[in-house]
Amino acid sequence: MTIMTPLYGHTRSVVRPHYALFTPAGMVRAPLPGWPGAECVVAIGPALGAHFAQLLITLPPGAMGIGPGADEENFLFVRSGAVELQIGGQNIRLTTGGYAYLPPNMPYQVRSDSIPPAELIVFQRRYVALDGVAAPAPVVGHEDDLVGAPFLGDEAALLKTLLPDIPAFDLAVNIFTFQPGATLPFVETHVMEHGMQMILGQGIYRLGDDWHPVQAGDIIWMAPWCPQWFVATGKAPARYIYYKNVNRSPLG
Ligand code: UGY
Ligand code: MN
Repeated sequence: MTIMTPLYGHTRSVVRPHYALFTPAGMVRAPLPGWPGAECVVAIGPALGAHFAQLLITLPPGAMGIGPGADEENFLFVRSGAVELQIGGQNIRLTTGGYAYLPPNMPYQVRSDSIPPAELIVFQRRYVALDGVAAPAPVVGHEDDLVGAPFLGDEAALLKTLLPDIPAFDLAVNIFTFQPGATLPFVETHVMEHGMQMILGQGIYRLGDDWHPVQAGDIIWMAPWCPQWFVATGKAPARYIYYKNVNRSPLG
């Protein structure tokens, strides 16, 4: 049997001024405040040029997440395993595909006894209040309970919106599922910024003037107005979860 060695010195990861692609092989885990005992990858953050952070958290038994930081809102998505969330005096179990929006200034804790350890995809940012509008209440759900809507009429590209589309929210988190060969209908260029993680399958992502093959596990940052387009390739559906900023003045 031939054992393939990795091609040393090669990576699909790239960092450009208006986008970045990170592959799992290059991700480096480290401790992070607010996550005692957890293994944390800060995949996207302000140091990159983003206005939010995207984390990948591995939560072994005994580890926990404690939050939020000042004026910070968090969105947790359970990528694998299950977690126990404590918020507002309630204990809530979130299984794989479950999610929670945790508003600013409302204490929460999250832990897990899953083996292998549970993994969370986390989007976080400082909440931007809107005059006369109260901050959102917590939201808890499961992707299986949502019906995907055809994206701009395309039954082969289904979009699930995980949060209510109301002005109180300054962020949206959606899950896109593409049948093989399905595409975003046009090359998007928009004020909204994205952080995304592929959770199933593969495809080609156009970012700026570049085309990148991507697969489950890859993480992408797209700056405002970064030209973006996707086609699902292979014989199985491709799916990704992504963040975008919404409902606020472009003047900040
Ligand atoms: O919501 C969006 O802007 C989405 N269509 N973008 C994307 O998937 N890159
Ligand atoms: Mn977009």
